[in-house]
Amino acid sequence: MSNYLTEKLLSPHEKSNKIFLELPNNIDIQYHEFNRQVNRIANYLQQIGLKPDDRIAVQTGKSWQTIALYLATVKAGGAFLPLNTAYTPHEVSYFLDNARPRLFVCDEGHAEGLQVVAKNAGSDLVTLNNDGSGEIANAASAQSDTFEAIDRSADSLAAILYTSGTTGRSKGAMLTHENLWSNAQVLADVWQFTSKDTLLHALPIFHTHGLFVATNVCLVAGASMIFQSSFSVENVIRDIKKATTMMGVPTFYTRLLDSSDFDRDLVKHMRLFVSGSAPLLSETHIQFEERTGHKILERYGMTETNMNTSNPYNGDRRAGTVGHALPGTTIRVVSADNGEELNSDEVGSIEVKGANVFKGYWEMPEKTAEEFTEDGFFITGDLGLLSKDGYLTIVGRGKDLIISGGYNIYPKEIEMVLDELDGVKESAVIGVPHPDFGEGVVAILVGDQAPSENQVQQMISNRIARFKQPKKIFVVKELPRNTMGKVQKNLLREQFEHCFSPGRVQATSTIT
Ligand code: MCA
Ligand code: AMP
Repeated sequence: MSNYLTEKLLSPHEKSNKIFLELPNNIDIQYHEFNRQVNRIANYLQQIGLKPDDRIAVQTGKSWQTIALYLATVKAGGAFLPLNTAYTPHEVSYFLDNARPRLFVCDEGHAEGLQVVAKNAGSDLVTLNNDGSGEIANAASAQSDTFEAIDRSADSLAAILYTSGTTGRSKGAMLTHENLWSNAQVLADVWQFTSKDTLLHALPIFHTHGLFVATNVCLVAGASMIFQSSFSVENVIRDIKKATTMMGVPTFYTRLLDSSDFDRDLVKHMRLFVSGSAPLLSETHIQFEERTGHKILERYGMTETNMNTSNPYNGDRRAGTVGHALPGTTIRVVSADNGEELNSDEVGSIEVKGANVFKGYWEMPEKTAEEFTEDGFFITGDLGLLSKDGYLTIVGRGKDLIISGGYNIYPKEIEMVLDELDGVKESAVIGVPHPDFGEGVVAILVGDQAPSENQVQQMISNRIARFKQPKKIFVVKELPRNTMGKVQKNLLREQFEHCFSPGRVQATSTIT
């Protein structure tokens, strides 16, 4: 046995390349230098007694040291558990209580407020700052730069990523060494990544897209990354000349198209733009091609499954579709009524099977069982159709989920918080078209004494992350319900469809 994932991702074959380019202060990091830092951190983790499957929860800014910590955790036998930096201490406490990590890592600026949260979960808090300084770096600097990797097999746990749910309770998706390796290898292959590539990396690194799709693909290929701390149109335009590829959520591409500086000449040297995490509108795809001459390659994935499908690198990249099943992955579309596989072009529930699919939800065996069919397919909750030639089109979601700027927001979680507020009898949270984020969060409240938009924002600001908070709030006399008493969110979505267009219904106005 050996350490399945890191042996493959970090194997020294010809990776004399730079892994990170253009870091602050114009620092570049070579692969061999990076590997040594991974080893130092792994030695430190071993010294503090990390045991196989122990979790390391991390809520830090985007730095190459966090990537080193991810691989050190895996190499030392643990499971990496990244958390969105926008989560409030209240939200973090849920994840820590649920996962009981050995360590909780955050930056110094947040350590004081999070100390008690970590302590309550039985975790030690250590710091890691954006510039790489902090307690982890200090402890690692005293360690050896070689490390004998802890034996882990293909089926061993490598990471836990929390994904919210329709019940409002987040579930930890357990990803194995094989899940991550197989997907990274397939993607590097189908997207033709090589050590000559430089990826413009502007995604956050606490989700599948930025952490696994972007970073692992580069590691497989021995490619380089321009590691931008967050997405900004100006910084992309500044650095794209040095890149060959870019990955992003649709908001990245619509924002870039809003800038006249983003033109054909600027990106004529690029070989690939990839989009995912949310639907890319056909009109964005077409506009991008008209402006730049590049067809964005759209792919489809989930936290639980990594990537499932991709449009072809060579061949027809069809706007509005997410392409074919990736090699080693099987996609089928079944009837929501009886589970039978549908014919091509019939809309049904999308199910997936393959080495990319996770091994279950952390400590939730019943939930895991519910989401798999008897023959081992994962039920994605997405609705779609397969064309005769195998292109998948996602037409909607069977699950009550909002995707805003690539972040998933489960209405139930927000409704539970709103329903507790004084003056709110009940609430419904919906997603409606938003010009920048694709979908924007809207809350509809019932209650004669319902709080105003400002009051709501103040009341919930330390409960839920800013990006999940409703951007508009309306008060109604009652929610529309069907004969079974279920709230008819489709009617609410129709009613408030245009509320993010200028000159439409005023927020917090009472609709009768
Ligand atoms: C920021 N805000 C948002 C979002 N992001 N509101 C709704 N949706 C968002 N996505 C809010 C902030 O709270 C703030 O509110 C205001 O917008 C500006 O914040 P700022 O930090 O300046 O925002 P930004 O830098 O412009 O960020 C927008 C962004 C970012 C660049 C689109 O959200 C982003 O990087 N998204 C990528 C998400 C991602 O990586 N998803 C992959 C998940 P206020 O001003 O009121 O305080 S993995 C996945 O989905 C699967 C597996 C897959 O297939 O990839
Ligand atoms: P998450 O598990 O939070 O990363 O979100 C996964 C969900 O994002 C999927 O179930 C889809 O609903 C959605 N998604 C990801 N990629 C795409 C895409 N290219 N087009 C449409 N929806 C997507």
